[in-house]
Amino acid sequence: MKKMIRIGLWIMILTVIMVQAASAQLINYGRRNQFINGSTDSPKSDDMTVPQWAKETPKVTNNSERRYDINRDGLLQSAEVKVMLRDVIETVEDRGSVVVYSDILKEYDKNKDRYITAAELDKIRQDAQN
Ligand SMILES: [Ca+2]
Ligand SMILES: [Ca+2]
Repeated sequence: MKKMIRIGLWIMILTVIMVQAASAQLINYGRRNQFINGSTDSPKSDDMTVPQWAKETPKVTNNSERRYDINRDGLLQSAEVKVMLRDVIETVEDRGSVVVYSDILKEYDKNKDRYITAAELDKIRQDAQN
């Protein structure tokens, strides 16, 4: 019976040690991530980020977007979004700006003035090609 208690105690001690080791690792991991994120937080690497519409197919939410839903499934597949982005590029080049009429474009409106302007086209150009 005494032996059982001793074994039980050891298991408890080992568990505590393991939990502490794990949480210590987690903290280190978090710090490392922070360091990595912080060090890559330059405009260049920012431009390499995958746009939200490429990660998750966006739903059509308004008539402007519906024009680009070529297969009429209520979603904007990457190929359809790219057509939209190319139109945005063309319009900005023609008129100087485009109103942010879609959540997809919000991602590109870096100064959040609800217009896409020539200064904000670089990332759109990149994403429209890939
Ligand atoms: Ca579609
Ligand atoms: Ca803007």
